[in-house]
Amino acid sequence: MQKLDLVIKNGTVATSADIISCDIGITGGRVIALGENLEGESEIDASGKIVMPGGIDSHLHLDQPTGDGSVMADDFYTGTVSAACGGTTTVIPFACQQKGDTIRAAVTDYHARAEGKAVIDYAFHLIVTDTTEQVLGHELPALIKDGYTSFKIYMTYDALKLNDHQILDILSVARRDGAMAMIHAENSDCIAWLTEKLEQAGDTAPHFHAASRPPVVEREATHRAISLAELVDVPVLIVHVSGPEAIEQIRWAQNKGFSVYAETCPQYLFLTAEDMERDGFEGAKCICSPPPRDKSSQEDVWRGLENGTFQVFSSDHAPFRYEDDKGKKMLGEDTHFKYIPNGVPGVETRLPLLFSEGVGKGRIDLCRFVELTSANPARIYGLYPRKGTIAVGSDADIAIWDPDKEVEITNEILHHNVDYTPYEGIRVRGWPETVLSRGEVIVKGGEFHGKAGRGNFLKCESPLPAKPKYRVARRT
Ligand code: DUC
Ligand code: ZN
Ligand code: ZN
Repeated sequence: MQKLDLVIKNGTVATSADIISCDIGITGGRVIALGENLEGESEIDASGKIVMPGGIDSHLHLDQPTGDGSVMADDFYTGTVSAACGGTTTVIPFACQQKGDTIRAAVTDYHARAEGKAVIDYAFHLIVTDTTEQVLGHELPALIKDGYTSFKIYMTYDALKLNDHQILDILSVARRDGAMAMIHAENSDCIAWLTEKLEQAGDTAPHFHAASRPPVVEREATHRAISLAELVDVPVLIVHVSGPEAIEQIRWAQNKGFSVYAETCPQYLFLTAEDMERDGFEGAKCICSPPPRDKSSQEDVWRGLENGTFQVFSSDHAPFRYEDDKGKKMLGEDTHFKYIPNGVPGVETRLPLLFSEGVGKGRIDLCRFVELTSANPARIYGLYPRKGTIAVGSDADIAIWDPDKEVEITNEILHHNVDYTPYEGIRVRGWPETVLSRGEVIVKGGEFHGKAGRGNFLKCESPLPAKPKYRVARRT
């Protein structure tokens, strides 16, 4: 029997497949034994606790240049400390190509931002904004080989968006080279047209953000994204789905047997468009895209989490401070909603909110919780089983939860560098107490104990879920 560095004893161990009672033996940063009565150099008693794979937040923005004068509040240190304190042990933020520049330049820049700062392991998705021959024919294939096996495509935002022809080109590369394409699905022209109409009526206060991007705008783009993927015969993942209109399109495609995956986020379960009507400029705190909808939409999103329509639950943490001339108020309080930086913080509250309202209220079980927040992101982005499970050989990225701990979410208890949380005052039951990253205890009693820069870059494999179905004649 190999000597064990550390044993987590007496816990209830939950993975996406099973809930079992066993000890976990860790050596060299990896799980090397699951068994009874294991003994190690040091031990953690997890009696009465739930032991789960650390969360994987596969959609968040850290230290990402924006180009409009705003600056993200979290860098790779504060963002990953906050992630870890919320039970997350891997993050996959975005390296965003600037139009006219190479993707390699973005990747190099992003590595420099992460190195020496990240406290947990990280991979990168690419954001492709410029589909030149060089990008499609050389850069992307080389980057996919180097472990950047997923990329996000925007159908809106002037600085980022691609037209259908460009999207078809990129989807063809994803198909040929085995990458996962993530799609931000909102119709850009509809948003521009509606924004003009609102402007003409003088309706530019923060809450009109929701009226400028109604559900039909998301539904149309979701259907179009699915159709483009069908044409190319390639799997796609629709990110940050906000309500029933887009869900219906996704369900339709899934029922037809297309590999269409979907992600949703806490803001679509816990916020509504009414939150953007808060007094004065306060509504700006909840501006994100797509916007939160209504109570009934929240129920539809819950149903999608319960019935398997969604595979991934991530935060879309996009951290802008409120009282800050580089944040939500960068142009003052009288500004047009269209100039307010989009995004809400949520990397630390993602898991406790879903655990409390989902598992605690019986909407999803523990295995589904792990699946949505850790195992599936690992599978879909090519990190499984190194990450996303507790199995012999996997990295010892583990969160030990006290399922009975009651916490009132306030910004004061969070570790991000944002000066507010949209979830202020929500009471949750269940919180990750102890968090291990590659066998090292980095969060103890809810407080961070790790070192800046200890996080490693992860090369992603070509994900199995990105494999085409070979349903149509090849067009690539
Ligand atoms: N929407 C995005 O697409 N990204 C970041 C924040 C947001 O609201
Ligand atoms: Zn997006
Ligand atoms: Zn995002």
